[in-house]
Amino acid sequence: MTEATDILFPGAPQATYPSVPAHLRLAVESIERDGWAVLPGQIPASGCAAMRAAVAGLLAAETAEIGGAENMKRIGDEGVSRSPFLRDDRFVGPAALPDVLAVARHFLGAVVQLNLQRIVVNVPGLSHGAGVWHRDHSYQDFTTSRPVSLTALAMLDGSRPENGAPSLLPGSHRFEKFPTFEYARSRATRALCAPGDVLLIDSAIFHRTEPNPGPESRHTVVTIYTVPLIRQNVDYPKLLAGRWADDPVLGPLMGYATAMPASDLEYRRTKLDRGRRVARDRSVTPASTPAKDA
Ligand SMILES: O=C(O)CCC(=O)C(=O)O
Repeated sequence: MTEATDILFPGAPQATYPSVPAHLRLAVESIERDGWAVLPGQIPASGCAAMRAAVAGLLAAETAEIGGAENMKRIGDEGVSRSPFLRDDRFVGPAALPDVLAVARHFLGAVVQLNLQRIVVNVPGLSHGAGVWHRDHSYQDFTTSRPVSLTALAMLDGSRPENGAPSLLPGSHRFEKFPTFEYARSRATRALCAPGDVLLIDSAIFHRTEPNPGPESRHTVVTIYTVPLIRQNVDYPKLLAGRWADDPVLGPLMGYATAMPASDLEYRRTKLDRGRRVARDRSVTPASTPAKDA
C-alpha cells in the first residue's frame, strides 16, 4: 500500500517482489536486508502441544542410543534432538510449511534441499551450545549475494525475554567478520514470537539463544534448507530408503533428486532421463505450494 509520504527521488531504482505472494513480500525483503523475519501463525496450538509432548521421548531414545547423558554432554548435544521427523511424522509439518517453502524457493531456487532438522530445548538455568554468537554453518565465514541457506525456527512455546528468546544481529549476514562486541551489544535485537510463529533467518546471520530465566523450558524446531550444492548434514535419502521419494514436495526436499551420483555414468544416465537438465536447474518447475491467501 502506498502512503502520502512514500515519495522517491525521480528515476531512483526501487526493489519490487512481483513473483512473491503478497503476504510474504515484507518477510522476503526483511530477510534480504536485515537477515530475518517472523512468519506469524504457522503452526496451530494443538500441533505445538503435540510436538512439545513428544520431545522427552525423543531425547530419551537418542540419549540411550549414544550411550547416556554423559556422552550427549560431551558432544554438546544436551537438549538437542536430531532429525526428529525420522522418528515421528508430526515433525514433517514444520519442515514442509507452505509459506516457509515459498520463501525458501524464492531465495534458493526451485529445488530446495533439507539440510537438517533438530529440536533445541532451552532449559531454565542451563547454558546451551547455541548460546554463543554463531552462524548456522560453522566455519563458513564468507558472504553471498543472496542466501544459500535459510533456517526456520518454529517456536512451539513462542519466544520472549521471559523464556530466553534468541538474539539476532540484523544485517550481519552481509559481513564476513563478526563486529566488535560494542557494536553487537548496541544493535542486537531479540526475536519475539507467539507460539506457532516461525522465525525465518538467512543462516548466515549471527544469532544466539539467550539464558532462559524460567520457569518453563522453551522448545524450538530448527529446520535448515539449502541450495543443493551444499551437502546434507546426514544422508536422508539413504535413511528414508524410498519413503516419500515420489511425493512432489517431500521427495525433492529430502534430497532424492539431488543425491550424489555414484559415478559419472550414473550422472549421465540421470541427465538423459531428465532431458539434459540437472536437478538443480532453476527452470525445473517446483512442486506447487498453495499460497496462504491466494
Ligand atoms: O531457539 C533458539 O534459541 C535458537 C537456536 C539456535 O540458535 C540454533 O539452533 O542454531
